[in-house]
Amino acid sequence: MNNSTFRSLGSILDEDDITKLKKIENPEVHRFIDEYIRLCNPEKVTVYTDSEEDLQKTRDLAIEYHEEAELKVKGHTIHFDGYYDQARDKEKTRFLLPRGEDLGPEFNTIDREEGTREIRDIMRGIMKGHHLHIKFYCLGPTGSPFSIPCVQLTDSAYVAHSEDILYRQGYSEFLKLKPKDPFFKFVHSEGELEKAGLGLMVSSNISDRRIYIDLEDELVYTANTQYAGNTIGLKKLAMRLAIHRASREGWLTEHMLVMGVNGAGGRKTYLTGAFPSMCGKTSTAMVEGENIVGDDIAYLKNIGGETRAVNVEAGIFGIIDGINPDEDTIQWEAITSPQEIIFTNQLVTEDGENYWNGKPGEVPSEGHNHSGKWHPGKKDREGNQIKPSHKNARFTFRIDTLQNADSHIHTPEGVPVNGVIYGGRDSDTSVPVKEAFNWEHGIIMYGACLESETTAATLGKEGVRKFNPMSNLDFLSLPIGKYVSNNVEFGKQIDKPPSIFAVNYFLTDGEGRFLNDKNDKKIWLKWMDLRINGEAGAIEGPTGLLPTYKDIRKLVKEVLKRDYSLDDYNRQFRVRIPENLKKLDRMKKIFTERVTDTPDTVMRHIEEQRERLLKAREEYGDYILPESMKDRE
Ligand code: SPV
Ligand code: MN
Repeated sequence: MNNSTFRSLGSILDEDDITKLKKIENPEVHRFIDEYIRLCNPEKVTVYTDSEEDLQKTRDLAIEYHEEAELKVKGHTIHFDGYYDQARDKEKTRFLLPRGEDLGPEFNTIDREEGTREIRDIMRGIMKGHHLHIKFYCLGPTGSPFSIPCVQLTDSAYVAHSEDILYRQGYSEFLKLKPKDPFFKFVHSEGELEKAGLGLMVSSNISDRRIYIDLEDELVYTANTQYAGNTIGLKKLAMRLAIHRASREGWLTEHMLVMGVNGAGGRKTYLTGAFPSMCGKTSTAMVEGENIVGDDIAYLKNIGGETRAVNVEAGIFGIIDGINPDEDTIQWEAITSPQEIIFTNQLVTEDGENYWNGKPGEVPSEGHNHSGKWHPGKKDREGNQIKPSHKNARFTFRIDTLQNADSHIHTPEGVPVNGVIYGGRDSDTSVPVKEAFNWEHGIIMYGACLESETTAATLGKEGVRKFNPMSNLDFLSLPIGKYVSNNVEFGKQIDKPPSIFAVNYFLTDGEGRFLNDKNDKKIWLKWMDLRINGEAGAIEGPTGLLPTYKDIRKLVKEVLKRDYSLDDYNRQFRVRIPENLKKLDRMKKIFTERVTDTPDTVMRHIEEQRERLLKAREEYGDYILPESMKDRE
């Protein structure tokens, strides 16, 4: 322990807070805190422990500092991000790259020395007049082989409050830390603030928004933004650090939900699922009748020859757009109940109710939202109509308050993984559900070759087909080929690797109408449970194993209590050979031109898939009804 560090901290921290820090016997914690207090120069600093009293202090400060306002329902608050600060800023999110290192062309990087200088210049004095909150958390359950301790410095009480809901408290983990143990570090400042709707304060200096990631120091800087995807250190910022660490240590960090599907006789089948943002990940994890462990980020480890997964988080930062009581029973129930919830970027009426696009009932005639005072027909600077809520508007609450939370949410060893799902937004190519022939086929053809049409979760145009391996492209911190190989290798070390499935909730009839209802995902999950437990057969198609009409009809009857016609089945499950071949052409090009370290196995699988598609076309034509392939050899 370095006494001069404490002397310098003593000028801004009170005795109690100094004592809290002294109890942590890891000098790097003290050095880090001291360094960024000096650099950012806050007016006031508070050190928080895991106590309920400290959690309450954070809630209160978020209101006192006008980062959140209370809504009508007890426990509900609203927070606004600035109008141009509504999503992850990919362009200004950069890796600090040490000289001589290369991540490949996909990555946004800046020379480490230059970037460090730039971000430190931006952060110098940035917390003037602000209150710095020092928070300790744990990624993964506490006291677990998955735990990663984290320290977050932020001058936003909203960010601190969000993290209190989204993560496990970790001060007690830091008390167990040995002097040389590593931990993740995050320093965030919202920068200068301006008044927005309801008098709430939003970041004003958006042109200096930066998110800089230092993999070597396991440190992330973020400045001049409030949007959670840019600021909540433990979410997508920690994910990049964890992907890097996992690669060195032989485990996986994935953009995945974790859930338990309830099967016959009380059995539970655990699945993880990777979906790009806004492609149904949260609604899958929260499907009625099944149990949620997590909805966004999972760590997977080989423990004693078995795949085990944990939810890295303890809360949900979910999309609110379109949530209604008929299609999203559980989410609706949760977000309309009196409990601690932070809502973001939706309309608040005079009587303190929040309204989001698609909420049942009339659209209010006025109110305040992320654009300030709002009325129907209001336009922004670019002439776009402003809807009551932003498409990426969200809610934040704790998972264990949900009626269908799994009993193993906080189990230190996690849950066994029996199946892995890859899903994307695909209007014309892939069937609603299929199963891979084996682990390697699934990882490569469903995971590594995942494409998705873009959404509003990141800044930029919507509806463009984008390559997004394992839904993780935005968060990768190692070359794509290496990341894919790590996934393939992981399965090879497991005695019985999980089955792999692909789903597509967004298939259309070619004229923009979806071929499936939101609730159909319930059926695909039940089918996976049957397949994993050897209770359903399958039809061998060229791109994977398909469900039979009989099995789906039975499940639809049991679960959705309705009929399922052969016509519907054929429309949904016909194998589209030309579209699949085009996809392979895109993949071949990407893995030849864009990815610079493509493993040979990827190209081999692409060619094998092409062979199967061509052979099937010869036999059955361009569009194949699955049942016609039933008796294939
Ligand atoms: C996502 O976009 O994948 C999210 C929200 O889960 S964010 O925090 O923006 O990453
Ligand atoms: Mn996500």
